[in-house]
Amino acid sequence: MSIALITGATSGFGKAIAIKFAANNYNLIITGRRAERLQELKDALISSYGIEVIALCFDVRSRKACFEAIEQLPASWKAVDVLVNNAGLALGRDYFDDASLEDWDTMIDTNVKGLLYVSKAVIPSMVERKKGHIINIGSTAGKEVYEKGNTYCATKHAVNAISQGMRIDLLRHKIKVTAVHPGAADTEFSNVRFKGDEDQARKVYEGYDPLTAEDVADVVYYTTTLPPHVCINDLVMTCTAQANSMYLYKG
Ligand code: NDP
Ligand code: 8X3
Repeated sequence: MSIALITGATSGFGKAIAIKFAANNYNLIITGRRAERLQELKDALISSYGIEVIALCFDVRSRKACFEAIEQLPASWKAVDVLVNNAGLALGRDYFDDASLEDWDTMIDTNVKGLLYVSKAVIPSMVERKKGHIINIGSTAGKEVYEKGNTYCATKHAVNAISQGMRIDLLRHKIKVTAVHPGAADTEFSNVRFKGDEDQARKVYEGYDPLTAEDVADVVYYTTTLPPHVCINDLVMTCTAQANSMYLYKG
């Protein structure tokens, strides 16, 4: 059975991606910081799909924690076939001059450095086997910068650039690298961004049908179903009401 490692599986895209891969008979390594949610998901996946699951509770901002988590996996579990770098967040939606330095640090450390650390820890086993698929979750925010998106957009532009760099540098190892860039999707993303302000979070998704986590999971899984010689490199997906970061029709 193939193995998929999904970061940020305690909610939203990551949880839906874990369920999708479980339903397609993958054994899973799921990660996140919230231990209780990880354990609940692990139990549910095992009982619903009869797969094997390892839950790794760590913060992707910690370089040490990322490498230790991967290092302590049993040898057979180190042979990860699909890595989904999904853990990430936005914090605040403020003009550049008003924004919080702490929020900037957290976004950069999570969305950029966390993705780099986990990838660097997982890639050696892919290199050894000349086989593997890395899927990085970017965003439409990584394609166009929008007002008050400054540093979140910068982190997702970095994910876009890192995905290109990985793809070029890993060609010689036959490792596929896919970047999936979703537009607005109704997950816990806006609750986190607006720091628990439920009204503000809800308003983001009013007046149109946003993407769901399951829509994103379906597309992520699809990219893994193609023949070995075919790789989807870069994929932007939005709900039908959205054209890009700037144009969203609330009618
Ligand atoms: P959620 O808030 O629902 O999920 C985010 C996940 O990331 C959680 O599982 C969370 O787990 C994990 N995470 C956050 N920080 C850390 C950390 N420091 N260490 C480990 N795990 C962490 O949001 P989404 O599912 O929407 O977001 C998933 C990804 O998709 C993010 O990268 C986001 O930027 C991106 N995205 C979201 C869009 C949207 O509109 N929703 C659109 C485009 C991209 P825990 O808190 O347990 O650690
Ligand atoms: C999340 C989508 O539009 O809030 O990446 O940046 S958006």
